[in-house]
Amino acid sequence: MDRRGFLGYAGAVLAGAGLSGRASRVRAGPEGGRKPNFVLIFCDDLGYGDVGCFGSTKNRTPNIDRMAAEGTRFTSFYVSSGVCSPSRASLLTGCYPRRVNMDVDTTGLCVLFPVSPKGLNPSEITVAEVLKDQGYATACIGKWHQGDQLEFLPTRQGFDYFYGLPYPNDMGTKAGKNYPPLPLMRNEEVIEAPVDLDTVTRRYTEEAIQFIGANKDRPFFVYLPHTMPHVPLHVSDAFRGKSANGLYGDAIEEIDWSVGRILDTLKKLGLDERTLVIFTSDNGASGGEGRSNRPLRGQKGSTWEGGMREPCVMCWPGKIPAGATCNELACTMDLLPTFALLAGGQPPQDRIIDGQDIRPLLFGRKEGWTPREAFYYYQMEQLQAVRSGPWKLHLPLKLKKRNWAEPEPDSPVRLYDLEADIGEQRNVAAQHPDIVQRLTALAEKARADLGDLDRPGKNQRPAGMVAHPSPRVMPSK
Ligand SMILES: [Ca+2]
Repeated sequence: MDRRGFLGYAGAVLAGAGLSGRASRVRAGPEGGRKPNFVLIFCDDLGYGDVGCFGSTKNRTPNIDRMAAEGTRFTSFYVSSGVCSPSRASLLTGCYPRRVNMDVDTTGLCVLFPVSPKGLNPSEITVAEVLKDQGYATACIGKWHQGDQLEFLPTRQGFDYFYGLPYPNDMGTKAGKNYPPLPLMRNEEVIEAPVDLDTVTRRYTEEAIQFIGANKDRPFFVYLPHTMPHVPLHVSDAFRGKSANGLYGDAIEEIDWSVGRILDTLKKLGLDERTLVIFTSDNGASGGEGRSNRPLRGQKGSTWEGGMREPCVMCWPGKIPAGATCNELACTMDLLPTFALLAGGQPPQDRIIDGQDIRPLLFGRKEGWTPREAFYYYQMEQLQAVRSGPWKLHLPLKLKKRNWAEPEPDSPVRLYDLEADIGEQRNVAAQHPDIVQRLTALAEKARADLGDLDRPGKNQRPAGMVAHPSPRVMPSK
């Protein structure tokens, strides 16, 4: 890689104007101690049952399993959408996709495509911006997918450094489309096109390790949204053909290697006890060969648990209980407020944030405590299900919208007790009319607030839009 480009940038940040002025704020944490670092490892299309500590018997994931042994597994951890763009908008803003209008693209499709005029509104306050304001060095290393126009890039949304792809690895040149050769970017410049996908997991890892090393003396936030194991699958030579689960298993085992490299780096630098590391995924696995959302029903793109409930491990030695499991409902939207408070700041106060402070769940202090009455499952613009406590209600819909297939007609009311029936197999709606009524009322609250297929919500905010989008291409010599 081009080390000079990266180190030149890191030096600029360290010597940057404004940093010395907030040196005391930079170092002091909320309780007078040092502010914690955050490393958020976010896979693409990894299923609930795809790692060892969540039951995979095929993919070897000793490093993720080590995180679970030294930290806590979150077994009811959700994303807000079964597909990439809306799911990531939630993680970054702490809001439902419909709140920030990232639930569909401009043509009604479920994710953003290259050269789209749409992106996450620059006026939204991302988790990176919240942490940057607390003196953090911030990096996005991996797949962005919140808009590929300059106005929407990570560097315009609170990240000091960006290295990666502006969108998924299946969006290279296509006949009849104005998509450019699949770009690898550093900050706002394309540095390779088409990118050599075989090496992205390894190169993301090297970039993350270098960023951590360059910022070891100040608090940092590394957001590492891997390109894998989203199709087309690619791995470096060291991992090809090595797993018992084809190229999919190879890709997961390379991600596991990456997790190990990052954990080892934190330990070597003496940063492990002041760094919260989170491993999870942006949505469930697709239905392809070798992929597993077991024991959940459904897959990527759906509002069944398999689409939106993710394997999640959080590790912070001495802070988060080791070898523990937390089955309380939490979600990616909760990370923004939780990180903000851990960093000594506040989530944005001037707008609705759907995420909740989940520090009591992280630190294992409250058994049976939950931060929210209800969690909502949207498919694009349509509210399809609601969960409250152990109960999940699939709403009766005359026409159930789907991401890639024809809409389903006449979807009936279904109620599942997820504590007893995680696989959503036994509809108990007839036995619990009172619970159906209560969850239906909660759904109506969400419809008024966030809207539904047939109406806007009263508290939605606009997405970003540009008039003349252009493709991200290599600069001409
Ligand atoms: Ca995805």
